Amino acid sequence: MKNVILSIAIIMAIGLTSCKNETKKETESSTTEMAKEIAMTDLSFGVRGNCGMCKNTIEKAATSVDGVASANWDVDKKKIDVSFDDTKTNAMAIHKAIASSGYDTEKVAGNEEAYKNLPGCCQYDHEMAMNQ
Ligand SMILES: [Cu+2]
Repeated sequence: MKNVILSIAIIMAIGLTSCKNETKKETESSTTEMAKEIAMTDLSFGVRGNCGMCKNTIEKAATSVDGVASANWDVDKKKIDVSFDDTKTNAMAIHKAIASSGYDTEKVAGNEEAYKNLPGCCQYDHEMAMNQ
């Protein structure tokens, strides 16, 4: 009789342990999946510009890139903060998009034609220090 009770207890204990393990595994995998969904890469880099109009143009260029969630250019620091999904785009694509709108970034010089078409007040100095 004792043996029967003991083996039942052992079976129950094994059952509980394996249940716990399974629950733990499920929690871990769902956390990883959730982290993937919301994983955003934050990046800051220098971009030349003068004013609020520049800010609009620069931010519009950055957010036009598929995968960019947000862009905020700082007129005083000459710096942009972007948040993007790195499974959809990459830093260089954002640099290029901003450059094609006429603005210099740390890595890519602004497109000359687009620069010439900027309003006079936006034609920033190409020697301007950025990422201040
Ligand atoms: Cu401007």
